[in-house]
Amino acid sequence: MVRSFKSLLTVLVGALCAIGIAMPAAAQSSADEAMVRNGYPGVLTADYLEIAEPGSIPPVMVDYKRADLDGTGATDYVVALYSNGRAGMIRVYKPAGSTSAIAEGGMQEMGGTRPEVTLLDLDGDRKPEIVATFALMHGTGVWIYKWSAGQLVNFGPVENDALGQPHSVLGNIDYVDIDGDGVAELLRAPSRYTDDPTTTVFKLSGGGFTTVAPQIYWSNYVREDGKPVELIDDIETTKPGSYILRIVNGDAQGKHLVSSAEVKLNGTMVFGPSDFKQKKRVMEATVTITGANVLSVTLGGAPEDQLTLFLIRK
Ligand SMILES: [Ca+2]
Ligand SMILES: [Ca+2]
Repeated sequence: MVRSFKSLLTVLVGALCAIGIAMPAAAQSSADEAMVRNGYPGVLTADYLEIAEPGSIPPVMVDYKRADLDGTGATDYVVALYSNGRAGMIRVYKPAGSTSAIAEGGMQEMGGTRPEVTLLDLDGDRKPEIVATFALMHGTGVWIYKWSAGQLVNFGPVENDALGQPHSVLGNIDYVDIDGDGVAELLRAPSRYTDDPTTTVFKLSGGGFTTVAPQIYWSNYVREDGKPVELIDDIETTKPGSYILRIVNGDAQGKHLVSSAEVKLNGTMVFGPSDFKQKKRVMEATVTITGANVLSVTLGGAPEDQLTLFLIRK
């Protein structure tokens, strides 16, 4: 089976379900809905009307979710994301006490349309971080906040402009544990305006995100029913050279490790069945990548066994 880079993207979307670290979400209620809509920030209305035609009505875009922000086991917070079609804002409510917001943020730093709240535990402390996603003119903008001592703190990664104003560097993000330590890294997909398929990787370190060696390829492979199938990918890069081929064996929880597989690069076996027999969580080999490469992966073993493969620049 031959997969082009484009079809690979479809595979990746499927793979994310397998690697997902989404926190359980509670059902939305009409009381929450009313509270969140009543809490639409006046500052967003004012911001819109400042440059709008007289008499025009500000668009009200809202998304919200119940959240267990402090990890007590109860989803007693509501996280709401607002947009006036241009600027964005986030508000946190705790309805048991009051229907007024208890914290807010983002007015100067986030924006876009179609706000979307996602709750993901990105640092492994079993409390969700708040991922705020907006549609931008040329793609997607993502801002990450941490709930810390009753405050919304920008969790980055950001770049500061000349005025010291933080700007998110995140666009289309996948959350994948690239090193098997149980904490997902942030993978920023390559820009669609370049031929270079380099994925930027942000890793949590000392409470903040830093970039680590970029990747030109990653994919999750899952053993399916029936005879083992050889999956072949064509990998092109404008940056040939020495790379690390890393395999993180198993799913996000370290289960379903593959016990038999063949991984070949440009016709040469990099890892074979005897390597997989030991069921190591992480395996690495140094490989030489040319401008155009052929990667082939064949999984044996039981259905649902899986591995994730990365090609990381040295
Ligand atoms: Ca967390
Ligand atoms: Ca990790």
